[in-house]
Amino acid sequence: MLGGSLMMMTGLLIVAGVSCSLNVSDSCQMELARLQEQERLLKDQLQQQELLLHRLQLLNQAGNRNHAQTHQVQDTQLTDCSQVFTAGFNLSGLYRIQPSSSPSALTVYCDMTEGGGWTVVQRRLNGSETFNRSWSEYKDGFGDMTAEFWLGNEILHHITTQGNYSLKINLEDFDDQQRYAEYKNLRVADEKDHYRLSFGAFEGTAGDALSGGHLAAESEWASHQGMKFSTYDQDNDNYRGNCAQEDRGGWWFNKCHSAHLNGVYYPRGHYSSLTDDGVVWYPWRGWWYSLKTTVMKLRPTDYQESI
Ligand SMILES: *[C@@H]1O[C@H](CO)[C@@H](O)[C@H](O)[C@H]1NC(C)=O
Ligand SMILES: *[C@@H]1O[C@H](CO)[C@@H](O)[C@H](O)[C@H]1NC(C)=O
Ligand SMILES: *[C@@H]1O[C@H](CO)[C@@H](O)[C@H](O)[C@H]1NC(C)=O
Ligand SMILES: *[C@@H]1O[C@H](CO)[C@@H](O)[C@H](O)[C@H]1NC(C)=O
Ligand SMILES: *[C@@H]1O[C@H](CO)[C@@H](O)[C@H](O)[C@H]1NC(C)=O
Ligand SMILES: [Ca+2]
Repeated sequence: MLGGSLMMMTGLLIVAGVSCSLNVSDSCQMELARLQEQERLLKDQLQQQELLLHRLQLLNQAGNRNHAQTHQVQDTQLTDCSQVFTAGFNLSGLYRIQPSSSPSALTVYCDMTEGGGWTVVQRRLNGSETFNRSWSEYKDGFGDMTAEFWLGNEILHHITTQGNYSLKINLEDFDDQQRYAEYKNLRVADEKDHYRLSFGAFEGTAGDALSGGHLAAESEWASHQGMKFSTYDQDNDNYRGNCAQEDRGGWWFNKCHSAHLNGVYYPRGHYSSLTDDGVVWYPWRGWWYSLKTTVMKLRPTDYQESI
């Protein structure tokens, strides 16, 4: 009902605006100011009611373990999880967002830990999903957002072209050691450009695998900077063969990789195979160790952590 009166108010404002421009009298200007003030008040009320609704929804779900339900009631104009966090939602879980260039809203998993506001792009944790998937599956995303999944290249493109985004990668091995890698200004191009990857400065404890490990000679063939995305059915890599087919997962392959977080899940870490097709972050555990847990997540680079 508040929404309805807000719309009516906006209609009145437009009418008032038109007649004022025809007759610039004081009384008319005063009426306009009064209406604007009323509009502002109604907007405030509307926003507060929405927040209240959201809070009630959260409370309702507090004892509910089923995270498959979204926490949010409706898509407002939240374009990523940092805005969801700023709007007052500090519980990790599923929320609706709509990046500014995205044609429709979608559900994403928001990680509200580590300062909050992270839109999760990928997760591996137990090998329940296969990551040997087609171009169209990587484009649209697959898996279960509360477990293993790939968010989707199309939405990755829409999120990262909204501004400067940082990608944080959390890694864990089977000895429960944890490392991270963070890249500033990460961008994923559109499908016409094969979802090409670019990124800025590295920071972290896991080593800079996306730039090709730490040896300059390696980065020529192992760097993922500027690489197009490849899948078994769309070979855009720099290798005479097909990296995605050999390494059984879609990724920004070069010739082929020094990081491949969409590789085959080996449940014991060390593995042997014809090729380095595990869940690999080369500078940390090398090509022949497949990680236990990975999370890739995005947040605006200039995000200010509160508290
Ligand atoms: C402008 O409005 C005033 C008072 O509202 C009225 O007296 C005046 O005739 C109007 N002028 C025109 C040009 O419509
Ligand atoms: C989350 O928000 C609620 C109310 O909005 C607040 O009471 C609580 O302290 C917050 N929790 C954290 C960890 O910030
Ligand atoms: C993997 O983890 C998810 C989420 O915890 C769980 O639902 C699923 O059953 C697990 N699958 C396997 C194969 O362990
Ligand atoms: C990957 O998936 C494709 C299509 O389902 C299949 O043809 C291929 O054999 C799979 N590759 C491996 C190594 O599992
Ligand atoms: C992103 O940040 C870089 C440097 O940190 C800056 O040069 C660039 O202009 C920024 N781009 C946008 C779109 O804000
Ligand atoms: Ca090739």
